[in-house]
Parts: sequence; structure tokens; C-alpha cells
Amino acid sequence: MDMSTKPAVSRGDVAIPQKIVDARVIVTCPGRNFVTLKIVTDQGVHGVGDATLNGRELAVVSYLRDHVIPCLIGRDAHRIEDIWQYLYRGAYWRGGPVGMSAIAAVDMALWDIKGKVAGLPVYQLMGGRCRDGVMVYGHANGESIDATLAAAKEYAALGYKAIRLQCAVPGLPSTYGVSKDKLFYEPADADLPTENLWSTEAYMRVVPELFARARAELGDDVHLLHDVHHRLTPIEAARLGKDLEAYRLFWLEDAVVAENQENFRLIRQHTTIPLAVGEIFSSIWDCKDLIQNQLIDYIRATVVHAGGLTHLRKIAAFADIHNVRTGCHGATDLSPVSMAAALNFDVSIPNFGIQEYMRHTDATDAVFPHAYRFEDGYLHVNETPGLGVDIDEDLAGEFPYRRAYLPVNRLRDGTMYHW
Ligand code: GCO
Ligand code: MG
Repeated sequence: MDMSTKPAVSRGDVAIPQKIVDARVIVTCPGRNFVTLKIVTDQGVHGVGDATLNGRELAVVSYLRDHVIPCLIGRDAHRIEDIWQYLYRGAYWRGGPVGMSAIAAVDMALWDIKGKVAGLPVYQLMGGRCRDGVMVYGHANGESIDATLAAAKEYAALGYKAIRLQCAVPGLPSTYGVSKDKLFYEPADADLPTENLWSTEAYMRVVPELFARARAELGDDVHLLHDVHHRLTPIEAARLGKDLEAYRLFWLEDAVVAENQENFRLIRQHTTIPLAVGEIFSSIWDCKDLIQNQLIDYIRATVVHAGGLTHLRKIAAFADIHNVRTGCHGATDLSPVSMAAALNFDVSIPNFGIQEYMRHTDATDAVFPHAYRFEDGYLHVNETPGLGVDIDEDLAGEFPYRRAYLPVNRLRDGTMYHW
């Protein structure tokens, strides 16, 4: 991996531009698809950005190749905010996951370049450390409550301070968050969408039992989390929150769909369970009302899907003044480039809450050599200039794109439901 950097360029009071001379999109599938943008300057410095949008990857590839890259060539890579505004305002059609993932990739790559030119890790450019390490949560899941708790104990033994618990719902052939491979969960597993089955009633029976046993068997010290994956109505979510209150969860995630942010007010009126939402949000406009009305406790917007570090930092600052903390999405469909960017963000903001961490496979780690490391429940960035991550393009070329969809969900009577 070439993590080498150029020394900081300075010529008195004249800024030396880093002119963008090349930008290319690399699609690779070391077990799952990733889209990466690489930007190169005339001074020979390059930066990388993640543009992966699970199940819709090639839409972002086209957005970048056909509509963004032609506008980048010749610009000064140092002008991060200006380029962000140019791409966001300049599209006229603002926001949305495809456009914002593309802008995010450009933004990450530009921060990477700036860090390398400065000879500093990106978090230093963002104000420096607010903490020593980034607390992460791992994913424990199982076909039964016993199996889920056994997996959770393995995570605790690995040093995790926070663990998400997902357990198969009795009577359903498959359940979100529960995989055969206990270490690597990958829902985008099929050439065409797999059809899953959902029953709110069955789900609402098993989850309180899971957490009652988890608190009893795992003790009081470990943080416990759960992801509803947008499947309840507000009043059902309120009931689940009340049912779980005694087990003091760190958060209940995506309790309802959030297209209508007011949904959360009803949940709030009934329960003190901490609420998290936002992994599918593209910008501040998806969470402004949630934050300013204090309807949530954690905002899960993440660097790749919410416009990059430049925009995510604005969301975090807005959240901070409303006492809302961050909890960035960190599933395996976010590449190590996103994780490196998220960690630089996480250590540098005052209102960090937690970071999701699903380990990537060895093949993915080999394609994306990185400098962050896990130790005793925390992820650590190190002092590598830039984001501290790169892409091995030759190795990436050995794993061609494979179409892969996320599942869809139906009720027992065949009605299309939320996945
Ligand atoms: C999470 C998420 C993921 C998503 C996945 C979809 O909390 O980690 O819900 O598991 O399902 O990122 O692409
Ligand atoms: Mg989730």
C-alpha cells in the first residue's frame, strides 16, 4: 500500500492548487460489491472515496462517470466546500441516495488528498481528537435466543462493550439480521431479490424475551442494541419500547419508517427507550425535524450516504446543539474507505455516541488496505496522513461486479411490506 505523502506545500501567502487531472471509478466484488472513486492531482497525490449504494451500485457509477467526473477535471482539489456546493446546487435535482453517495465519494477523496498534502490524518484537519478511541457495537445473532446469547458472549469475550442482538422469529423461514455465517452477515445475496416473510405479532413476542434473558445472562455492564429495520407502526413501536424499558437498551433502531418524521413523536410520547434512526438518510433535510424536536437520541446518517464528511459534520453540529449524539451506520456494504472516513469523523466531533462495526472479509480487507484497528471494544485511527485507507487496484480487478439485490418482504397474505 502506498500511504506515502508529499510534504506540505507552502509558498508564503500563495496557495498552491492541487489540480485534479484524473478521476476514475473502480467497481470490485471481493465477496460483495463496492464502488470506489479515485481522484488524482497534478502533484501526484491521490485520494479515495466510497460510493457504494447496496443493490443500486451501477446507478452511482453512472452518476459519477457520466455527470460528476467531467466537472471535476481541472478543479483545485483543495476547494472541498466549494466543490461540494458546486455538485449539490449545480445538479438542480438535489439530494437522494444516488446523487448524495456520488458527492460523498468526491468529498471523501478530497479530504484524503488534503490530509496527505498536509501530512496529517483527516481528523486533525477537523479539529483534532475529542476522544482516544471509538466505541463500536458488534452484531450477535442466532436461530434461537440461546444461539443469539451464545454469540453475544463471544463478542463480549472479544472485548466488545456494546452488542446488537437480533434473533430469528419463530415461525418465519428467515429473519432480518440473522445469518448462517455468524461473523459475516450479508443480506444482498441474490441475483434477483429474495422474498422474505414477516409477522409483526410473532416478532413482538420474541424480542422482549430475548432482551429479558440477555440482561439476566450478560449482566448490567454491556450495552445492548436492537434494529427493528423500519417494520413497526408508531403505536407498535411505542409498545415494544415500553416492553423493553426494563432492559435498558442503548438504543432501539429504525423503529418505524422515517419518511414522515412526525412518526417518532408518537413513540416518544409513550416510552423512554432511546431511539436511533438515519442509516438511509441522504441529508440534513431527512432528519432536521427529528433533531430539532428532539424526537430521537442518535442520528445514524453516515459518511457515504449523507454527502460525505463535509455534510455529515454539519448534521452532527446541528445534532450537538440539540443534545442528539451520532451512531454512524457501519454495515459491510460500507467499504473500509467509509469506515476510515467515519472513524476520522467519530474521533473529532464532541457528540459522538457509538459506531457500528461489522467486520469485512479478509478479501475485502486485502483490496482496501487500511490503518484502523480494533482493540478491546474500540476502533482506533492512527496517524497515517489522509483517511488512512487505499485501494489495491490490481487486486480489485480480480473481483468483477456481480449483480446482487437486497431482499423484499411480504406479509403472510402476500402484501408487500417494508424490508
Ligand atoms: C444496519 C443495517 C444494515 C442494512 C444494510 C442494507 O443496521 O447495519 O440495517 O444491516 O440492512 O446496510 O444495505
Ligand atoms: Mg439498521
